[in-house]
Amino acid sequence: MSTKYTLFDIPTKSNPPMSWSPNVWKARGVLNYKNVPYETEWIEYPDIRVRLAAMGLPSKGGLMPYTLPMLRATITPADGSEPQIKYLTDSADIAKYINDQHPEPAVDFDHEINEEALELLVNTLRDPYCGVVLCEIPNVLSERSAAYVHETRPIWMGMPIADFKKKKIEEGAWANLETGIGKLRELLRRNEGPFLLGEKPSFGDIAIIGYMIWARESGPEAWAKIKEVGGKEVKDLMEAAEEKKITTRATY
Ligand SMILES: N[C@@H](CCC(=O)N[C@@H](CS)C(=O)NCC(=O)O)C(=O)O
Repeated sequence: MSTKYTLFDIPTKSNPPMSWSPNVWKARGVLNYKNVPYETEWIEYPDIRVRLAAMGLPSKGGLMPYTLPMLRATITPADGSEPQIKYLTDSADIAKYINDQHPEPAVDFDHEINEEALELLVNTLRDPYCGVVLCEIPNVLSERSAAYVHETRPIWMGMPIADFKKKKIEEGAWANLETGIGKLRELLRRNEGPFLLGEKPSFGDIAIIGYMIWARESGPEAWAKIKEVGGKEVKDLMEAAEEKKITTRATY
């Protein structure tokens, strides 16, 4: 049996395109760490629903009926019979599937620190990130994808993206970012670093690394702030991520 993996991702406009989405990085980081061969297929934002619907995937409804990451596994049986195609459409599901299919090196999903890290990202960091990171993303996307973001995000923001950024900054986004990163540093210190559980990366680390790359790829401002307030813990985490090959193959 052999399996060919294709990871569907949203490109930046740079050449080569870079992977920037924190959700995609949850999947990509696990593939990279395990050194699993895969290829990337880039899909611009307005094409996501068209392409995924054409592959026969069901709509999730709501404002985002189809999302990336999506992983296609084409599994060819050893007897040469018809390949079987499997689609996975959620970042955590993709990460767990890869961990099951490729057990070594293992990624821990079960330790409670993972849940703590994911909650910290969602409950504390996501809000300031929405102001100072997410609002910058259209600047690094192609014209078509940027136009899509400018059209769709104001539906939940309740205002144009530039006004939303201003509002979030007035509400204290930079100070809230600093507070959130401070809490992250505490969590990373708990087991002496560089990762949440010490020497080995777990799923919570890969999610945190995805948040770091999201900021880094969004433009210089938020990343400069995070590097300033992230201290030794964030620096060590990103260096260890590179060493363990989690952040390589950003464009692969
Ligand atoms: N729960 C999903 C959420 C993924 C998600 O929100 N993806 C965004 C990009 S970061 C997306 O594809 N949005 C499509 C759209 O806005 O139409 C996961 O983690 O896989």
